[in-house]
Amino acid sequence: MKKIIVFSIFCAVLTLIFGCNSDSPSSIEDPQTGNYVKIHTAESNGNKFEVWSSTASNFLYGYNNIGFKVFLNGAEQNSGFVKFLPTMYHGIGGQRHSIPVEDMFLYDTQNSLFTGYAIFTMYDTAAFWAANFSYNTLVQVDSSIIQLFPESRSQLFIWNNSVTQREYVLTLINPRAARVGLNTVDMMLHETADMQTYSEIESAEMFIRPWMEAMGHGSGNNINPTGNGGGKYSGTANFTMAGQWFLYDSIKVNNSFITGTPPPKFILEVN
Ligand SMILES: [Cu+2]
Repeated sequence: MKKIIVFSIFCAVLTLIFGCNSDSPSSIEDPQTGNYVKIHTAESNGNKFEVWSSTASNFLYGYNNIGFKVFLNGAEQNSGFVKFLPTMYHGIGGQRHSIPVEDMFLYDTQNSLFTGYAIFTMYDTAAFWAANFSYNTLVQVDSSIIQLFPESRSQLFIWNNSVTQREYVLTLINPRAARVGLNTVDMMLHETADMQTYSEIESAEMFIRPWMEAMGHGSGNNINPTGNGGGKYSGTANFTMAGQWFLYDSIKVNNSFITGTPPPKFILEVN
């Protein structure tokens, strides 16, 4: 009996730390495919926005698949669109910036949510986040404080390019838990000129290169990611053995490389 109690406490603590267990299908292994759970409520003047996530039970650093429920004086809405604008404040009077986020969250009848994504690009305990919500540009709830949680498996790469005078954000959605063999690679690519508005880049060419640094080799049978629309790209990476791999991605937009040397690099522990 004592063992069971200890084990239960152990599981509860793990659940608190990692936000998932065998009962929770909201696994972060693929941040796009869990069940949606409610993670935040913003309310004012009888209008309510609920945020639901299929990535985790909190807002996480990196890629978040999210959806909204909108209630106007208690009545749930199922048409129109939601806009979500998070801002990161680096202290009062300090720097602030926004993040790449779905431009318009549209109603998805299958999930009964206005669905899309948000990519939290920084995690800093000295900073705080607030978000504005709007529905059909009419109804608004402003400056709702949101809490962001760290997630070591979330990876993104931010760089600027002095020629295009843009800052780019490359987000690795999958894999988070890479396996030996062929892995689907899902990424998003955004650009911004002002750190306030980010746009999805649709027509990039990507060239991935898995590299096992410790042994000095790459791999064959990789498939470069190509665009699926909405700033998302999918390809295949072949990790031929267990251990740490780098995944490089060189990117061309309008026939010119926007990435530098070395190109953006993600680090994956392959099992
Ligand atoms: Cu920041």
